[in-house]
Amino acid sequence: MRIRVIGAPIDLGADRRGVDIGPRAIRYAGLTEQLQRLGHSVNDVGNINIPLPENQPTGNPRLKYLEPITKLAEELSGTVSDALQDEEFPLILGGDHSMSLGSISGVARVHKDVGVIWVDAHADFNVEDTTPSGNIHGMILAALAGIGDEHLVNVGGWAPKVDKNKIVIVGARDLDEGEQKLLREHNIHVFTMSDLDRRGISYVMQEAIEIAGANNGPIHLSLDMDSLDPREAPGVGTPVRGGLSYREAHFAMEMLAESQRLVSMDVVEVNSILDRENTTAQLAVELTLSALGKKIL
Ligand code: DIR
Ligand code: MN
Ligand code: MN
Ligand code: MN
Repeated sequence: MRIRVIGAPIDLGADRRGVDIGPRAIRYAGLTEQLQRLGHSVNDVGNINIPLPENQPTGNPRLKYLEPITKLAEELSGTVSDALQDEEFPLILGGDHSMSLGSISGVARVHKDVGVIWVDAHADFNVEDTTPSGNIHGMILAALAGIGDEHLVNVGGWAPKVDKNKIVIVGARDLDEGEQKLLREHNIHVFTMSDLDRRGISYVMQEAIEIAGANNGPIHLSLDMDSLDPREAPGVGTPVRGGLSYREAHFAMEMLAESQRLVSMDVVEVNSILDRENTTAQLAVELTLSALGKKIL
């Protein structure tokens, strides 16, 4: 497969600085070489330009950095749909999760029926009225489903980007009160850590692939590294105990590769300032390899 690596070092969507180093840290952990060893060809187009938060007005404290985030999403969306039009698989490196507004909008422009598997400790399903932080990375999945602030929702000039019946969240364990209400109201498929305990990763991922990829449709994977247990992935902005184990995460990725339905993938929230000797970036590379076909035997 031909893979186009796109760095999106956006750190305007979250409070903890350090995710802007994520794409470099992931590259430094050997992404390209290892993808090539797996038989892929890699076209790394570098990073998109991100303005410094210091030079940006915060704006509405309940929707911090709304303007630059929306602008960057428009740009990244174009970069990602270009990759797909050139028949390359977009692999987008974050940055905080607000970058997925751009990446998934770009995918949805080309694959109108795309489903999304959102692997995350959080649901990122807040809106202006429910957010406890004002951080836009916690609102992105709702925006992609057409829910929330109109500027976020209407990136690219159309909405929704993803049919909410084809959204599946896996690994959730930290949901805000208003966010829970919204998830229920819109019948979003959420597999919490309790569901994982009860049914196991194999069952949960099989269901997730069936739901997101209904009618043999394409699937986008958005992997937030905080979905993993912080023992495995210490370098994230909002670690939450009780996450995916090392093998659960790998097996989830292996099942996605086996499904042959992935058309694009994000890896987000690697925070190098909080990381331990690039462990989290290395794990991000390993999991990406599993999602793109690496098998044990
Ligand atoms: C919290 C934390 N739900 C918020 N969110 C995220 O601020 O909306 N952390 N996404 O990664
Ligand atoms: Mn997230
Ligand atoms: Mn986040
Ligand atoms: Mn998260």
